[in-house]
Amino acid sequence: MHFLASLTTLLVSATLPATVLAGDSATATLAGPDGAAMGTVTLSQGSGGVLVSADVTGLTAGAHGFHIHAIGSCDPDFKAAGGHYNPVGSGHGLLHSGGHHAGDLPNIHAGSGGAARAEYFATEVTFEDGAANTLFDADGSSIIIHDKPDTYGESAGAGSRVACGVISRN
Ligand SMILES: [Cu+2]
Repeated sequence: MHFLASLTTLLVSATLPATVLAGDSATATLAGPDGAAMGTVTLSQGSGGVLVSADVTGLTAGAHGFHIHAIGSCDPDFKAAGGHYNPVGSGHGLLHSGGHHAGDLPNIHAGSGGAARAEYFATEVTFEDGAANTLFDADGSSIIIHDKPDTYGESAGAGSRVACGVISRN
């Protein structure tokens, strides 16, 4: 009896790490290079990935590259966010044979008023502390929106960084 009870405990702890609770959430508050508020991205841990929900203002009309970048910093400028989050060292591009980075997400599209909403389910990142693909590694991670659309090819081609927000646990 005691052996079975211990085994059950072990199995439960192996499948449900205490550091990940579905429903855990995080927020990236977006700002432009001039510091102007540009909306919010909410991230929620699901059982098989992270739901990324973006509510953005102040964009130019059209499509914009939308990525998770490798470093949780927007200071002193948006280059501080580093490149795309790419914990397994793959190539770039959602439609490229050598791609894609874990942080590559589809473009976000703004209307003529500059507002945009999008939801993504990012299956290659996690909130789990200590995991190779965690959003909360030693240097954190961030959301970057670019001036131009990502080409989804070997080169992102998405141009300058027009919005940045550090991903912070709620
Ligand atoms: Cu990017």
